[in-house]
Amino acid sequence: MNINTLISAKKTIFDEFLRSYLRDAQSDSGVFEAFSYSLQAGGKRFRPVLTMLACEAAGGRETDALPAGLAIEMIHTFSLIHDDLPALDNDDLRRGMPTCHKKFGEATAILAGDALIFQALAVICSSRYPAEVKVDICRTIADVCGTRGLVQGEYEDVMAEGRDLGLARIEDIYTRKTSRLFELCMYAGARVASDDPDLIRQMVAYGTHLGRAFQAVDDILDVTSSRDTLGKSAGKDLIQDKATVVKALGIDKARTWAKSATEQAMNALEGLGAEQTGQLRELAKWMLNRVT
Ligand code: GRG
Repeated sequence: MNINTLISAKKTIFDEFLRSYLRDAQSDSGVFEAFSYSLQAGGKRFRPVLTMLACEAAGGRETDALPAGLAIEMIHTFSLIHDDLPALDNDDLRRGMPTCHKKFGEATAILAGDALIFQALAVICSSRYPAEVKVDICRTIADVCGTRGLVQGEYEDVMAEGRDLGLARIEDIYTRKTSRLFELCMYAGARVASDDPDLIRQMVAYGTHLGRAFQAVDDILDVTSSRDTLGKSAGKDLIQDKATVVKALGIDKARTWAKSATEQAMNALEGLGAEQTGQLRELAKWMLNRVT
């Protein structure tokens, strides 16, 4: 199956799972309304798709990965809602729609983001995963989101504005703010299907490099694409003087940097069967050439 068709088929399966979750969880809470809005406001669903592919590569079925993929998409959406707030990136457009705080007000948006973290944990805990898998995934969520990952990455990203950082520091920020969630997708998808530590380690390493490449492409698109195409602000990294590989290297070398990170992602899968990892390899190549 062609990679575009494959991604789109998995996205459809995930979107239906999300809709069914929201139908079952329906509540008249304004916080529920706000986070449902942000969860359903579009988005590539790259992380749930990655989680499904990791699960299949580890010998599982794509549907087994859906609760894990949903929990990760919730955490991702929390990070976007909070990142868009006036105190952080102060954005008015996300996924082609008004940001959560523009639509519902700042207080509700803060609480919607907060709620998504706990909903994500609840999705894992109420899934049919065996108890030890639930514990492993919840522990990994906590690990990748705290000061080793997402929150620290956001902090360093904000603190780096207006400063000239070397490539190693930029790579470190990318790893925390972006790769950790990709590692989580690979970990959770694989863990649902397998407890082979070597396999899981290789999968997670793929996520590390893929996340760096993804962030570099994101930063290149910020310069080369438009608000209409991206469905979010463009050209802002320059205005905010963000620490990116584009700032450090220029566009052409940033593309080479992203290509090299993609190759490293594929190298991380070495030794695993071509049939087992073919889709992950195709996904990495597709990601490098994405336009949104
Ligand atoms: C803890 C508030 C907080 C945030 C931490 C830095 C950060 C994480 C969030 C800010 C947004 C940002 C630049 C994240 C880096 C990863 C990234 C490129 C996110 C956008 O992901 P896409 O393109 O978005 O997959 P869609 O909308 O398609 O899901």
